[in-house]
Amino acid sequence: RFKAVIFDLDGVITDTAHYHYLAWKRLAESVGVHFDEAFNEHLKGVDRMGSLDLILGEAARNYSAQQKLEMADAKNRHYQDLISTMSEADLLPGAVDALAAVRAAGLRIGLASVSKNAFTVLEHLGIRGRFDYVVDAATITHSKPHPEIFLTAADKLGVDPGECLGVEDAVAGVASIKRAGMYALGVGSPEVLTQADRVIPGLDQFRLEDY
Ligand code: G16
Ligand code: MG
Repeated sequence: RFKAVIFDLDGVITDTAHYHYLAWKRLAESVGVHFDEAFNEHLKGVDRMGSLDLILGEAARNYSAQQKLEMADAKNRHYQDLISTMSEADLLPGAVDALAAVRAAGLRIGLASVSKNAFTVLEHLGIRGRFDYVVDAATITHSKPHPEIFLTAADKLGVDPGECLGVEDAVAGVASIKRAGMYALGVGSPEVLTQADRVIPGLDQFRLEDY
């Protein structure tokens, strides 16, 4: 019943979510802000400047726009350092099989990541060619949970949102899929991804015929 599957990248296909966590933690602690895994959950799927604002909270007004850009740049340089040694070995279990299963079923495949580093990560993983369309985060105005990125992917793939299955590990990402009018497959825990239509622990449990 689906004509396309649109995947998130970070936390679904590869564990860059952990690298984002490490890079934000160092930045947050450098300005005296406590940062842990629980807080990091709110940042998943949220774009770079949006994440910084969430981290700074009330303290955000103590910094100029220029200072905030420098902080975001510092985080990004650290993140790019962390992803520079990534390879095919960093694909999460079941990721390539899931992409192959979708392809074998004759469906189109999209990628919807708000990360401006997504193309670099795809190149490192060696899977750029497996996607019919990769949304360029630089062209997206609204971060997840806004539906823009998933709607853009569906549009470019030439399918209706109602014919799409979206795959996400983040609360904001699942919300983005639902607001786009798509079926949401969560990757992670059902207690966290309460808005998802179905939740699996990882792509190694991906069974297209089940959704
Ligand atoms: C990802 C991560 C977010 C990160 C965002 C922007 O979103 O989940 O934590 O803040 O990308 O990344 P960058 O700073 O590289 O542009 P997604 O949509 O891939 O889950
Ligand atoms: Mg994600």
